[in-house]
Amino acid sequence: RLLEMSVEVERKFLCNADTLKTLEEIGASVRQHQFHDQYYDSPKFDLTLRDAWLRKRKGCWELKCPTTEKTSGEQSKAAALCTRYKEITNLPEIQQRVTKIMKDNCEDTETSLSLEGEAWLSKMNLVCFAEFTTVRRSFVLEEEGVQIDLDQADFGYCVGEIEVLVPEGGDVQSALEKIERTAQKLGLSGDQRIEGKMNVYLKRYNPKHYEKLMSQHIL
Ligand code: V4E
Repeated sequence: RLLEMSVEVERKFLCNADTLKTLEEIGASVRQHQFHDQYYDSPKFDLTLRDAWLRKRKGCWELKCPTTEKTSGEQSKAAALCTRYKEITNLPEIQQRVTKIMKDNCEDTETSLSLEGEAWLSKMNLVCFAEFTTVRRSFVLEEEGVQIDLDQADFGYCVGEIEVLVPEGGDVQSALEKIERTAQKLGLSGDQRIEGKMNVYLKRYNPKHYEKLMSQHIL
């Protein structure tokens, strides 16, 4: 159960030809793969307005939720540039959490976890609101546990990510430091948060959903 829940600490960055060159010089391209993501929410955006992101990738369900823990470096620049999300991959646990969020918003949602196949989606009134394919090149550096991904989404957006997976209750502060050191090695400048794929996707294809999330400071 513990292995199924970890915290993903991540910093996104703008990727250009120089970044790729630097990466090739200092790291090793481990692999390139492709995946198709389908994101689900209710028509009233109950999940995403709570910053909860339910998706299916390569046949597996994942739920990303905000973490509650605070670290001492909370105010640091490094922390401000990073996002932290709990990643849940156990389906019954995902269904429980989704049910809870929906219940908080609507009294008459019934918990029913013994549904066949994907019937739970319609039972919980969940529909696909975004789907896209990503080609991802992943690099690992000597620094233990740091992965760098260069993502090219099929709707024409490229973004880089430096990420560290921390087991629940693990050391988030040292993950932030690893990410900061990696950003320096890559020569990343600037102190602005870079838009993720979902930002760009929603802005373009579902501006109402995008505006709603922006107005609630979710994106
Ligand atoms: C958490 C989140 C979303 C879900 C997708 O997360 P993300 O890490 O951006 O996607 P991806 O494909 O890289 O997933 P991975 O393979 O690393 O698991 S969509 C929007 N959010 C919230 C969010 C935010 N508010 N700000 C930033 C910079 N990123 C994400």
